[in-house]
Formats: sequence, structure tokens, C-alpha cells
Amino acid sequence: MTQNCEMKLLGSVGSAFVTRILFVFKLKSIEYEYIEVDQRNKSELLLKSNPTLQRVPVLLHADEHPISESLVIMEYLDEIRPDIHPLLPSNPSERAQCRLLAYTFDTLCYPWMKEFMITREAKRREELTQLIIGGYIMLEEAFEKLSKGKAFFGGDDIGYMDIVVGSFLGWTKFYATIFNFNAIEEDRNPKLTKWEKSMWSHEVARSVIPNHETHMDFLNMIISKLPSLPDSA
Ligand SMILES: N[C@@H](CCC(=O)N[C@@H](CS)C(=O)NCC(=O)O)C(=O)O
Repeated sequence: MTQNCEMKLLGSVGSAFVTRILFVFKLKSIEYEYIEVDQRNKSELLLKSNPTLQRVPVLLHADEHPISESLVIMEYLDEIRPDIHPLLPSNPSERAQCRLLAYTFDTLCYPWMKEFMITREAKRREELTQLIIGGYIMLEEAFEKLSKGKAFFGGDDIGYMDIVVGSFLGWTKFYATIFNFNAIEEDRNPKLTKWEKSMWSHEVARSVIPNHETHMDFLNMIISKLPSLPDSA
């Protein structure tokens, strides 16, 4: 991370979506400047760059139009640096599968995981546990098809789906510690269990996935933004 780069990333430490972009920067050896956004007090720069969604990550690349949404940013970076560590498979059908899987993960699994973290109801947390388990079983099947017996979704090295799911590995580890719930268990997910080990042994994954304390700070920040409970009589 340097200053005065033509590539700037607006992010919030602890966000798995931001972690995805850090993965790509590292894998593709892209220099960037990181600009932290305080989620409790969003900066003018964020509101100007992503006025509709007002979320991080946002990529500012020289004078180009700002780009938001982690999956869109990942593909953009892959297109402008196609020769260094390509992320998506070269086969169009496999590319389509990856995009669909990423979309499914983000629109189903992520909201379940987020709600799991903030719900105050034990019954709802149990329902969400089952939904998340189902999501990771779906990923287990997808891993089998895409990895073709190799260590990563991307084959011999980290690819697009490894980043999409791997960006949440810090969070799944955090859930195991704090909530005693592991989304990836050997009996349900034998292949993903091995994949998780391969990811944690990868230097880039270890360097970009935030640690336990960062996740704890992020959780506290999310809780502080929740409406307070009405006083019980
Ligand atoms: N689908 C988006 C999700 C981004 C997202 O949810 N970012 C969160 C941080 S983890 C955020 O900025 N939230 C602020 C808000 O919703 O007000 C992506 O892939 O980039």
C-alpha cells in the first residue's frame, strides 16, 4: 500500500468485501492507496463516489468513473491486468458458473451470516445455522466440479471463487470462536475442509484476511449502528 497511486480503494477494515479487493491487488501485484471509511460517519468522498449504495469497497482508478461492488471491481481488475494471475476460468461456461455461484453466495449466504451475527433470538439463530450449513454444502458440490481434484476452486492457485468465499474465512473462524458454530465441518464438507487449509497456508490469504480483533471491532461497530431494543417492562 502506497500513497499517490492512480488506484485508490475506499474500504473499511474487517469488511470481507474489501478483503476481496486486497486479495486481487496482492495477487496481481497492483500498487494502491487505501482510504479507510468510518462506517459510523461516512466521508464525503464515499458519498460522492458511491451515492446510491453508499457502501465500500469503491475503486477509484485515475480519472475513470468510480467502481463499486466487490464482484464488479474484481472483474474490472482482472480485465485491466489479464496477464498477471488471471482470476476467472478461460472456459466461458465455467466463467458463467463462477459468476452465478458468487451471486448466489452474496445474495443468500452473506445475508444469513450477517443476520446470524446480529440476531438476538436463539430460534432464529438456529434457523440461520441450518441455512448457512446448506449454503456451504452447495459450495462443497461446486468446489468438486470447479477444482477438478486440485487444491483451489481456481485449480492450482487461488482464483475468483477462492477469493469470493475465502474473503469470509476470517468471519467463519470468528463465528467458530464466538458462537461455537463452524460453517465448514469435515463431516459435511470434507473437500472444503482441505480447501480451507490450503487457503490458510497461502501467503496472500494469510496477509489479507483480517484477524480476530479486527472482526470483533467490526461486530461492535455493526451492533452500535443497530436500533436499540425497546425497554422491556
Ligand atoms: N454487495 C456489496 C456489499 C458491500 C457491503 O455490504 N459493504 C458494507 C461493509 S461490509 C458497507 O459498506 N455497508 C455500509 C452500509 O450498508 O451502510 C459488495 O459486494 O461490495
